Amino acid sequence: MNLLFPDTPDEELEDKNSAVKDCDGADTIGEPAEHQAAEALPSEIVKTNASVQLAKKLQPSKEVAGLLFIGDPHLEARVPGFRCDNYPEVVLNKLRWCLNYAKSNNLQPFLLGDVFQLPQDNPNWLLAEIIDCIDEPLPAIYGNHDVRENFLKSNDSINVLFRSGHLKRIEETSVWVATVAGRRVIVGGSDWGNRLPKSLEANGNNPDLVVWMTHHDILIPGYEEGGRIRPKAIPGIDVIINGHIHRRLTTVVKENTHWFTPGNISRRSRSDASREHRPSVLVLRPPVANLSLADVRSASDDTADESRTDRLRLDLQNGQQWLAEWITVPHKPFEEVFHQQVQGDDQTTPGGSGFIADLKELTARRTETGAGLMSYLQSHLQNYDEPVAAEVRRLAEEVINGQTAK
Ligand SMILES: [Mn+2]
Repeated sequence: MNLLFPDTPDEELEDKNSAVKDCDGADTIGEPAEHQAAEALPSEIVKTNASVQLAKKLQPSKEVAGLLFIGDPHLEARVPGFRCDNYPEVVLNKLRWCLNYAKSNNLQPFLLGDVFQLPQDNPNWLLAEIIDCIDEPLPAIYGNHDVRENFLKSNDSINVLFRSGHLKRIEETSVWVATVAGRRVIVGGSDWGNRLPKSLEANGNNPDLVVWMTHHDILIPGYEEGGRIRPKAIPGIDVIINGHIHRRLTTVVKENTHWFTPGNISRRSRSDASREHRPSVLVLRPPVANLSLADVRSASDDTADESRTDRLRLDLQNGQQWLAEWITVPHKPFEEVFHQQVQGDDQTTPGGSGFIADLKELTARRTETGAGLMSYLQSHLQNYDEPVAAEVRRLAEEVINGQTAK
């Protein structure tokens, strides 16, 4: 069994979006986990009857003040879409900032998947830079972009980081367990394509907080177009934190399970959602002497974007309170990181001014990933017979990928 013990050397210690595979909903079955007094936390988990059951014991390890969750870095060596800055370095710097912030605030960082944009063939310099960022084993689940075939294979780049120990894979059978400001905490997770647990049984032990990381199409208001898994109460799990969705969404509370969608730390598409998105990480921590939660709004009231706050109070089933806090990751204004959309100056042109505007944009921008060309073709190939359109698409892919398209 893999268990994650920060700083305990005697123990072992995270688009392809269209390639959605079946991710089952988290059906609610079984009884809530019992909360009994116990002197130590379970040290391994065993899956029984589609539930995750905790067993054995472990010694609590290094104490941290809180947990910090990093959504979808999408590191890559190319400049994506209509980004006009040095994206590879900018996003590496965001990851560095997150890890440094965690370190200087005594928070344990976690990765919510999509560490990479491309699952394979990332240049070695990029892996080397990532390795240089990580000075403590970093717990992570993998996302859909991290794996080529919806499950981890040895040639996936993220596997190099798992094998080297820089990333520590979190899954049902490998959870992070530690003491956080005096509270006993378990952080587990389900990678892309793996089912969420239906319940989690503490098996006589008594964790103060159980968090589960996911990278799934969860049906949260604001993601109706892609959401497939309906949030439900999951007995034994207090908090679900989902990567995969690139914008921050409302917190959904189902009985005692809080569903968080913090959004990603990088902005990749030149969209309205991206324009409004403020890259942030999510921090969970219990109240301390100088931190009162009395005036902090309850997560169950986080229902409207217009009343958005960066601090919410979690009221757990065990009576404890925790603070969820969004920390803004330094970033430049949208207008500085994306090419400005070229506007047509001939809005009255018969046949659609968009054609002219898009043609101007195509010739003005030479995006590294061919985003301009593909966007242009997507908009205008519908005017051609399908065989012609298909051939144009094939040629475009050949040009962009530098190889013969299949
Ligand atoms: Mn993603």
